Amino acid sequence: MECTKNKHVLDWIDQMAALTKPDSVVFIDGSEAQLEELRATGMQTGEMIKLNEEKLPGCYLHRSDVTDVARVEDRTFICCKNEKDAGPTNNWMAPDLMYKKLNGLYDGAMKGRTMYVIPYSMGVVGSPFAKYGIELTDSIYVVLSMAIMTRVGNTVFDALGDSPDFIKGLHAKATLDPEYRYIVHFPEDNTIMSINSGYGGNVLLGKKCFALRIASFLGRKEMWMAEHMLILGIENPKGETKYICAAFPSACGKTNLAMLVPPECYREKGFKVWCVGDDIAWLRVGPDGRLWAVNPEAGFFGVAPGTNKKSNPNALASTQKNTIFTNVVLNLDDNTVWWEDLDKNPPKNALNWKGEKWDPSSGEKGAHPNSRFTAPAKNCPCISPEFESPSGVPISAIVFGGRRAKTAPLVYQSKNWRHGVFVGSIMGSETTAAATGKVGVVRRDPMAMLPFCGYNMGDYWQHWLDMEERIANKPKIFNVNWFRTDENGKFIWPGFGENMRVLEWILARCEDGIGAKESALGYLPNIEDIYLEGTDVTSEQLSELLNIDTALWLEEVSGIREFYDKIGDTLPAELAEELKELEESLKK
Ligand code: OXD
Ligand code: MN
Repeated sequence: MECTKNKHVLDWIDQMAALTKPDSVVFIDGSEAQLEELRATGMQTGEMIKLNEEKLPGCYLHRSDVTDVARVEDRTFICCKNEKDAGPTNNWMAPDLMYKKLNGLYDGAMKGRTMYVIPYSMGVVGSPFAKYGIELTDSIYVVLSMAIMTRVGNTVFDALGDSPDFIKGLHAKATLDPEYRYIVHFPEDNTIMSINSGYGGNVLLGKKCFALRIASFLGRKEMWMAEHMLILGIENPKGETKYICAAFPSACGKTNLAMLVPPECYREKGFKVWCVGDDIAWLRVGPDGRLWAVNPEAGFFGVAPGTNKKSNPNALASTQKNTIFTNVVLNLDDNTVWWEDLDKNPPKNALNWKGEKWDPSSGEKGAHPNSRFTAPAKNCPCISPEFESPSGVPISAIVFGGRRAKTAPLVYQSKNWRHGVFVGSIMGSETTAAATGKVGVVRRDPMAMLPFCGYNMGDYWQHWLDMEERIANKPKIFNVNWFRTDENGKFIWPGFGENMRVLEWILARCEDGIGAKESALGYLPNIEDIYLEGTDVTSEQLSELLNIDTALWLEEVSGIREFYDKIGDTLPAELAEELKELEESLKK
């Protein structure tokens, strides 16, 4: 049954149904009864496997096709009229050509299937931050996952009214042929089209496609920011909470930092950490001149392997009910799930992520390294009381970071906003054995947005620079690196909950309470200002962690220059100047 009279919505659905030719069209109303019916249908079709109701109530396992287990950056396109507006870091094709190609692929793609219409909101429905989307899909997995990751149902149509202001998303599984897999954004048409994939990052269109690629484009037009950032709150013993946003490339522990458990000595004093979001932040200037952030999502789409009681007890607790697991191990004895590093007891009687009989002693991994959990944010024990706040939370600090064995110090503060934008633009991370390709190679990933910026990277940096004069009370900008190693290749800093010690220094700097040392990179902590009691880290080791190796940094400057050259003439002059200044002060 249609749940809206909005002509723009209905006309578009008619056109897409005429193109894809589904047997029927079903509107998702957001009711638990309808979702429960879909879970039952998904179990019949084999899309969803019900897990042990006592141990994992409301939880399901889903397996994606073996050729379809990750985001496909080489098949992700930004199709705006001018190629230059997509920039050198995005794939581009002229919109008319791409529409023609895609229309051919979508023609009849839903024959024999049901088209589900999912009205969804990124942000709290009706709040000033909220933006609405409609995803048309022929996948029950997508419907059930969108119902966890976003706010879905009739309330969205009510809030949208007659407006044409919604993001159109069309997803069809089609044949899942990787040769014809496309994830395409038309930012000038508010449109996303995804075909031949069933993997979350490619098909849950509210997430990377809308909340980052399309939203970053809208943010530039409307003077706000969509960023690949976690948001966390730190409550001090006086009960005051300050908020931090942080951007890290993948495999740098973003979800872990977002749900950090402070060391015991901090907990005893009364410190608490609250998670507002683990992946995406939308930032706007508030009436008080501060930058306010919301997490536009309603759930976590987290990497399962490595998540355990020690590394991230809050994430693990979030997955214990109403969660969809993808591509993990199925324990046939008790119908529960397992993944590498969950614990030391892999199930003996089990199926691997492909659904094949699996022997843990074979040396083969049981769960796919990119296997995921899709869990409601409200399950998280440390979810912030402000999670649903329509105006978001005020941000004191923005933190950038990456995985660097030798160059970046444990923490430093940028000199000012402009220099902070430079620090974000030069972000890089060393590749790990977990990814294909050479290990230890630096991959530039400015603001962790390389795969997610919906327009020209140089223009995106300019937008960051332009925000300066709009934010009267600017957050301070920092860089952190938890991954410095000693001469034996061992991590020097303990990481995880101990990162609280660095966050404490960051907040102390924001309140301008403590001094710092000037350096070529920016402000470094005085050794005595990072609280080390209760760790094995010595002050000599802390000095090593804060040391700047000039020769390595001069090499870094050449790497950055190469990357800046690739960006070309949209590179803001201010950033070229900052690079020159860095080089000069290193040479001094
Ligand atoms: C994610 C990603 O899934 O960054 O969040 O790839
Ligand atoms: Mn992400």
